Amino acid sequence: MFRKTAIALLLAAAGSHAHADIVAQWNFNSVPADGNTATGTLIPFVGVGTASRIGGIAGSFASGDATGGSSDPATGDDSGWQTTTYAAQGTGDKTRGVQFAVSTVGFSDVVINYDLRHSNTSSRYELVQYSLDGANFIDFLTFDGNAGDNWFNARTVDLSSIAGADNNADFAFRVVATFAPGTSAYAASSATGTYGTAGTWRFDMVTVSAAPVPEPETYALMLAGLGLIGVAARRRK
Ligand SMILES: [Ca+2]
Ligand SMILES: [Ca+2]
Repeated sequence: MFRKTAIALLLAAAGSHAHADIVAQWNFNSVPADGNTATGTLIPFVGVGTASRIGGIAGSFASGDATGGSSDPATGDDSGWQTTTYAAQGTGDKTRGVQFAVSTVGFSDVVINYDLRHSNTSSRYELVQYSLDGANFIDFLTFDGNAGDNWFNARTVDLSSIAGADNNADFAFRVVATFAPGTSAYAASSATGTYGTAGTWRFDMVTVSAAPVPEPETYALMLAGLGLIGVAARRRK
């Protein structure tokens, strides 16, 4: 019985990569809180990484609580990353948005989550791209932000099928505005709105989660542990 229990515990430890850690998370809130949602930071709240604007868009900070709010549990000084000045209608497909670079060294099974508020005249369709070298970006998933002045919380992008995203110092991803599927024009998020370059996307709770990869020494220790258990079991017999 002891042996079975111990082996079960060791196997559970070996399978610990099934649980996910937060590798990096941006909540965009000032540190320390200053009671002003128009100020914030692009430094991650958890972990290490960089957040940058792509294609010449403008960035600022604005309330993460307004109009229903993001999933950020912070109150009083909850900011989101406000972005605007997207491409003119019919131009610049997939060229404007935001980029996050996060090393996934020591991790596998990468999952991205984020909250995003669409303004009425912002691009309805948001494309998530990933990069394995920090330079070339590959289209992965398109989300439909089919409402204006509305937060779409807990967008989930599961990259566990992309082995190259594991254990990669150059991992990065983008969320960019893209034309409505099958067309060469942006759709407005509001069904009654018209797409415009002044439309805004406001990000919050951008989170990269992944499973820690056990070090080779950990495997060696576990194997050694199994061997000792075997010896102990044989001695008892
Ligand atoms: Ca602030
Ligand atoms: Ca926030």
